Amino acid sequence: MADSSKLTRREAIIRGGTVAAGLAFMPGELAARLARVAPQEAVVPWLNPPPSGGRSNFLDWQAVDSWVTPTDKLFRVGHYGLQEFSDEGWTVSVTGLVDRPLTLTLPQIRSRPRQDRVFTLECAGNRGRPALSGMIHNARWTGTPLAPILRDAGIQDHAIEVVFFGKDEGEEEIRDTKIKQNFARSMSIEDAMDPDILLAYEVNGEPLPTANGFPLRLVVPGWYGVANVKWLNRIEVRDRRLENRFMGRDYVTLRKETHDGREEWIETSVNIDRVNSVPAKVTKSGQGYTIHGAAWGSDIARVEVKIDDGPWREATLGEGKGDPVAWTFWQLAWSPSPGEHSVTSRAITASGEVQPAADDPMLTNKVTYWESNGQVTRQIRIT
Ligand SMILES: Nc1nc2c(c(=O)[nH]1)N[C@H]1C(S)=C(S)[C@@H](COP(=O)(O)O)O[C@H]1N2
Ligand SMILES: [Mo]
Repeated sequence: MADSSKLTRREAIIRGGTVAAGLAFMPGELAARLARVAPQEAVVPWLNPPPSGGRSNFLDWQAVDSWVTPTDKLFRVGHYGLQEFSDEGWTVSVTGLVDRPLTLTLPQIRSRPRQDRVFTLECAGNRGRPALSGMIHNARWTGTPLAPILRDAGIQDHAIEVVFFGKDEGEEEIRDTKIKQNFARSMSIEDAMDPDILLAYEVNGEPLPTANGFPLRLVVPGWYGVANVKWLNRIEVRDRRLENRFMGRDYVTLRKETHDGREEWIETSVNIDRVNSVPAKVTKSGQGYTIHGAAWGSDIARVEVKIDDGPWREATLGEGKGDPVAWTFWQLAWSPSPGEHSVTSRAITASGEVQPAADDPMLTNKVTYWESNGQVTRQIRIT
């Protein structure tokens, strides 16, 4: 039950809060449905909205009205450009330290067991700058699980990891040597055997858009975007760690930690998602306002919202509630006074981890762009 239900009668009257109190007492399901904007509701715009659209098709949070992101609204990232490939003759090979190397065609992949999963894919650079926030989508991916393919190939005992290569290629300079390289990321064998990982050929029931990896991509639910290798055509099992740009140089978080009273700088490769949330938009219907948002990156147990310097109030969780890899929509009824207000949200995981405040040392001791999961504050003017 939302914290707003604990408003005293006096508080409710002071805030003109009969509508707010009423909404808070609604059954969860009905309240959840309100997470979508009904036609009579109007969005009251933020004073400081993050950028949306553009070449990378950043999500416009204030326009989000469906739990699954429509295919034409998927943001896209390509470190070597958004390359286009034909599916003609496309194969994915499984080689290296395997007993039975494989070459799978697209029809062969499609004839394997189908599995789908809604997954919130967020670039680890999302919110790397405070104004950015749209490098995220929540889509339904369909494909075939990776683990049985690796089992068919037979991973050898001395192997330690699996490398996934995209067909896209670019130039890198390493210690004065210029080379051409394909985009690649790797995972430990244990991580790669996760039954949720897919070789995906459809999103939202349609073939993948070119920019999102057509004809085949890896989908790794619960991991940051960079693990989800697009234009996938090669899987290689190895006995050495890959330390390429996307494992060992880029997508590396540099953070100051304190151990035994001594400061140390630690570099870690970006991998699994961190708990996150944002206030997405405020809507007005009649005299009542509703704050809508999303939380993701972990098993979300609660979301709390703070208005100005007020107390944290518990929001009602809606669509996605209980799903550890898809975002959870949430909402809170609000009876604001006219004037400018700030709205901040924080998500709390099932294991009790709290999304850090923007000034948490976990974030302020981090000097790189990645994994910026601090609480977001948006400003709004109520007339
Ligand atoms: N082949 C290839 N795969 C890639 C990338 C890339 O540059 N090349 N970028 C990665 C990064 S950093 C992100 S955030 C996601 C973005 O997925 P999307 O473009 O489908 O949104 O793709 C990942 N997969
Ligand atoms: Mo990314």
